[in-house]
Amino acid sequence: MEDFNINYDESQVPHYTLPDPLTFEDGRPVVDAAAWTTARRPELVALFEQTVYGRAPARPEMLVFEVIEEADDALEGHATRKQVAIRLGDGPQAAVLDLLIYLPHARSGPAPLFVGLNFMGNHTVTADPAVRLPSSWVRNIPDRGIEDHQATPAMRGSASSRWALTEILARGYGLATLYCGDIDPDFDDGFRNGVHALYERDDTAGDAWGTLSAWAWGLSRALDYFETDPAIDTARVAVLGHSRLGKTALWAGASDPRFALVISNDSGCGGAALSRRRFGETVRRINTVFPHWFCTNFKAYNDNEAALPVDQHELLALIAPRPLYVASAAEDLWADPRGEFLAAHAADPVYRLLGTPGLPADTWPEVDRPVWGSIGYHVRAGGHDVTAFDWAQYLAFADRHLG
Ligand code: GTR
Repeated sequence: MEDFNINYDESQVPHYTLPDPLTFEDGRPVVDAAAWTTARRPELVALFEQTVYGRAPARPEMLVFEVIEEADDALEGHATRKQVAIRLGDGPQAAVLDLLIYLPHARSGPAPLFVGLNFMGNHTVTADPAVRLPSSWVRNIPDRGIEDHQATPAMRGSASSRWALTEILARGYGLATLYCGDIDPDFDDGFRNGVHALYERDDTAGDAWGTLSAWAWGLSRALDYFETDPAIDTARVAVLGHSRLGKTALWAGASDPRFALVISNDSGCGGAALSRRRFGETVRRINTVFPHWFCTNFKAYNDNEAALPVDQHELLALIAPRPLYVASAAEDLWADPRGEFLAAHAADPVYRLLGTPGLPADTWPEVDRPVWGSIGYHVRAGGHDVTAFDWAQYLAFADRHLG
């Protein structure tokens, strides 16, 4: 096993200088909001595409939404459940993304909603027996009888503690989720499966899209469906994700401005944490263990973070002026909670330039003491997870910003 020299000692964090989001690559300052929006922001999006996540295609021409099921008596009569097949492309390479949606009955008008990818299949998010099992590749879990990469009912509801479904619906929000593996199975196959297979790929292009980029693109396809559903308020869609799917939610929010609010839960390296700090997971470690997540060009920054033209605070800044919540966990040192706070703090000048309150905190807040402006942040007690505490903040933050 390669030695990655993982550092958990604050005194060993290298001295670093962050690139300034409010300075163009040619050294000119960004003088006003218009210069940010029309010129600097696109410059940064292109840099993230070229050096970190890779370039995703536009919305595909072959995009069909098939409502497979609509039941208005779901969850003991409190919600409508919809299961929608998003069909992409045709022929043997066609991909189908299964979207699961719950909408609250207690609402006036179209529902605002949270959308996020899940790790193991829609059926893991809730024990609701009507939820369809994925037909795409799933990780084998021999203890739970999962072999040959086929989903089984054994995992129904296994991730339900991470999705505060009852609470979300009671507060008047919908919840939509899809399985990341429907979009792209989470293993390194040379980009021949999932939605990558729909497109010609130039393997020599260092900026060809990786798996995180494909997952984020899949979230945009869910938004394409929401735009066709009058029961959903497309202007109030919050995208969220945990860990690798939190990295994905951030890139989805940065690359698709239709997401009205973005939530990163413990996203860490390649998500909300600053790469230059090299605290916990590093660029070299993530590129080695997950060679398919980012674009090939990102590998040039293994042990060479100072050469990156961007750092992750600029990813957060791309979400401005839309509300952004960054959540860390105190024991989740692998994801560098302090580095996540520092990234949010370094994104604040862009939020302020755009006339929002930004992040009203100059020092890392105490555990379990959320701070909120247009950027919200907390470091919760405990480890790498999504908990009721996290959801309580997300719901309150959404109430404040989505109305
Ligand atoms: C880890 C990885 C992290 C994070 C995590 C997860 O193995 O190193 O970057 O993504 O997986 O997604 O649970």
